[in-house]
Amino acid sequence: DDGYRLWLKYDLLRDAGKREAYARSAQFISIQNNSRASSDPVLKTAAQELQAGLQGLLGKPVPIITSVPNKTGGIILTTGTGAESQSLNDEGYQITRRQNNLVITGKSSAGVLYGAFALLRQVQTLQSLEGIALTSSPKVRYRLLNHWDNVNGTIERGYAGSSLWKWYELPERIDPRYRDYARANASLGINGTVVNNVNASSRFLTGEYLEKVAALANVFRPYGIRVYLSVYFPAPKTIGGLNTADPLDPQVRQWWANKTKEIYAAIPDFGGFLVKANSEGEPGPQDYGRTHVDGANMLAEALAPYDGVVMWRSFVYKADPKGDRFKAAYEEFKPFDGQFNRKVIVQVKNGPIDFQSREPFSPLFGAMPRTPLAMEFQITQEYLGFATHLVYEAPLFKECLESDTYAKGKGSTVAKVIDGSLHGYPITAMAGVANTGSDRNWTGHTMGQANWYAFGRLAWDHTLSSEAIAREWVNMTLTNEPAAVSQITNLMLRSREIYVDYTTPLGLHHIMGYGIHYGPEPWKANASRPDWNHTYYHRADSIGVGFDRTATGSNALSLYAPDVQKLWGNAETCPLPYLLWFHHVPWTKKLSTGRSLWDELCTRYYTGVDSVAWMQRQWTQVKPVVDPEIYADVAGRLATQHKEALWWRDACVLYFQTFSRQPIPAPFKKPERTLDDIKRLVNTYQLR
Ligand code: BDP
Repeated sequence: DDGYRLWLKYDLLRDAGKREAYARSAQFISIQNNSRASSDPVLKTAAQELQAGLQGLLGKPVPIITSVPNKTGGIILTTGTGAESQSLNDEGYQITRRQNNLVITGKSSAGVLYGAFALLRQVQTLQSLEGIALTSSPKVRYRLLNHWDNVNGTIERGYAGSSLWKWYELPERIDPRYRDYARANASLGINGTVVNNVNASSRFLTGEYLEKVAALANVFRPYGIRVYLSVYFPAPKTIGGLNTADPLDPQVRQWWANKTKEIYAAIPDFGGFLVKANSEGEPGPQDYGRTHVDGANMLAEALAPYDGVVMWRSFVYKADPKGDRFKAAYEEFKPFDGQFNRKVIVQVKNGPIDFQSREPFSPLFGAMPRTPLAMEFQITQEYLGFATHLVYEAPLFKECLESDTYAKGKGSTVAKVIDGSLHGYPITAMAGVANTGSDRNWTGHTMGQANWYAFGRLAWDHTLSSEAIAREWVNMTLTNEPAAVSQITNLMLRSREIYVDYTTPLGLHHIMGYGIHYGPEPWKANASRPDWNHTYYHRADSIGVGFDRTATGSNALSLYAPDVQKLWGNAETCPLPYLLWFHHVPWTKKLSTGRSLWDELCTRYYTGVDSVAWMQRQWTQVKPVVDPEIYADVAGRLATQHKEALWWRDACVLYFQTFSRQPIPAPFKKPERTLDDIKRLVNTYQLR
């Protein structure tokens, strides 16, 4: 098994009794006949997917029939606005038994498609269909992947080969993989994809590229997926022949209106624009003395005649030697609350800095009641060991979603901000920076598929637990053997915390290899900007380590609601995972674990490495029930992970020891190599 089929394997179920039982309910598939339905491409997809899936799982042909002459024992697909679909939103589904048929109802054909995949999931995870009564609606309207893919086929922070999109072949040749990509997304309920990098090229807006993007859109459409584009803000200059991109200039506005019209002519269901502006050197409205609001609203007005939205990113931070990068996005965006056009949604990274292995939630969540905020998670493991380290991300996503902003008192979770229920946002969205690439198994690390899966499932329903999602994925992807499912699920659930322990325990952050973002480099101190130095983030000195973000320091903590400040503001009571995010703590300080900070830090680094060895042992035990090719792939990557966890441990304990001046506590043994050895090793990443 080369992993290509992801979680949509549809191999024959081993248990003949179960196959029989399922087959009794799956003797045929029928699209309930009405003229609109029979020609709907998304409904057709639903029927075909069900057919292919069930035939594989049950080992029997399952015909798609056109009418239902009082037949029973089959599956009926129907879009309805009747009583049964009252409780559903536009893309929700319901699966019930009616007169011995299984009926999948949705208000829209997309709802039926999601219901079809839900039914397949039931069978793949061996759930009974007897008394089935499933009702589910997505909690968020726009559920998107963001691809950071470039014109030349490279992917920014992509670790699974090159881009899936073969721009040089499009629009003439359609790689069959595009359809499989759409199937995988639709099976999760992902309904949109931004196909190009936020560090965008204006070429994507040229006629030449719009044709290519339109060809992709044609493949994705029957799967309920719309395409979006990241835009290069100065495009009116680079491809439009104007001498400005000032968003208040009438010619510029006209250019965007015309361009948008051209896009919709090619792609009638185009989703809209994603924008990274005035961030990390990308141009934007501020280059013309204008604001984020001016830029975003201009694009929103261009989209006014169409069903499209603007996703304007809040990921901004200026070089400010005296400031704290933690506060940057908040300070720039909060004052604009309520000023954006109704088609604009501000897309906020989960944490205030940048996709670290653990971050407190961004203080913007809860702070912009009159501006819809979208969640941006990073699925690609830029800061989580690329495609070599096994890190199951659902716990990271959930930790953020379940954080309480206290914006409207207790229970004002980030999830409720995102799903619109807290502030009544008219539009809601969740985006994940994709981890896919041209590697045969899509994600490099086979276990990375689980992160794509988990993102999609949580974008649909953020109340699902990390464990339930992992179990589903393992059942569908690796094995149905119950003991092994539990063992692999457990390994996945612990993996993120293990990664945190051997890389950035206790709230350390942003100490990874400079530029490449791989491996450790806590000593980085000569970057061109102060906030690109890693010493800026850990602030180690002879007294202690950590960033004081309380009132005695940067006071970034004051951006949160008083209850959150209470939770994190006191070094005595601050939960240890967040400690060094908010406090500069003396090395000798006794923590709640009974150990000094220094001893605790060492303990985390050492036990983190040992836990990777534990993951390796766990994986060995499931060898008999996992496909040999996948087994070997994961085993090899775990061995690399162990070696590199040792790099992290040795680099960090030896480096921080130069400040703490304390021995490595027993029972741990001091690293065999020196700090210089490990620096040499790490520096080779950056050799040319
Ligand atoms: C950072 C990445 C950079 C991205 C940036 C972003 O290192 O490559 O362009 O995020 O999100 O983490 O814009």
